[in-house]
Amino acid sequence: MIIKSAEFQCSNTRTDKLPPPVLPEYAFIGRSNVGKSSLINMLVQKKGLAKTSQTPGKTQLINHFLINENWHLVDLPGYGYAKTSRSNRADWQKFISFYLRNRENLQCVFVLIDSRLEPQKIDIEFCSWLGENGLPFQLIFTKADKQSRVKTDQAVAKFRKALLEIFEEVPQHYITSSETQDGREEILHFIQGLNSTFTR
Ligand SMILES: Nc1nc2c(ncn2[C@@H]2O[C@H](COP(=O)(O)OP(=O)(O)OP(=O)(O)O)[C@@H](O)[C@H]2O)c(=O)[nH]1
Ligand SMILES: [Mg+2]
Repeated sequence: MIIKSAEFQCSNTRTDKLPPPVLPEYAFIGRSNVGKSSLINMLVQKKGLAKTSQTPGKTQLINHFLINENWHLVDLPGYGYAKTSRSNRADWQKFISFYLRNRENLQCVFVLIDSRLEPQKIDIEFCSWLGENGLPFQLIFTKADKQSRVKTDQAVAKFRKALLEIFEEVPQHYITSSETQDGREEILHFIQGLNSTFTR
């Protein structure tokens, strides 16, 4: 897919202010600092479109980006940020879980996993929650440029194995780097396929 345009559309703290659910939409979610915002910028090749930071907890709102004037990418705040207060965490859960469960135009959730880490309980639990709620998702292993391909493949295999303990089948996965643009074509191709079957 060729990206002709990518524009910031809106930021929301409230799910009742979201754009009308008339375009196919894809959400990026995962632990704080895993690289959600960087990945969005890489996919649309527009540095600085989604705000990134070395400090976890940068993205705090539901951010909608309009791509090619006919679909949405959504950047979400990260989970599992240790410095966040308990009440903040509870707010995150309420707000994000409401968004994910009720957004009728949401075609797929991309769950981002840091390819350098052992399977993290919080990621497995989040995937499990998506499964329980019947939400389709795909896995994206990030920051692959930071280590050898062999190590990344091992991390992917371990994560898939952990998921197979709770799922009969494990969804498709992508290995990505926002630095080298690895995984870009594959993700855009997948999105294009779903866009073409979207009906309001
Ligand atoms: N080397 C490398 N660094 C990356 C990659 N993706 C993200 N980073 C770095 O990781 C840090 C966090 O990236 P963000 O994109 O802001 O992460 P996020 O998941 O949006 O974080 P929150 O909004 O805080 O939840 C930044 O310093 C990025 O430059 C990658 O593929 N390779
Ligand atoms: Mg972010």
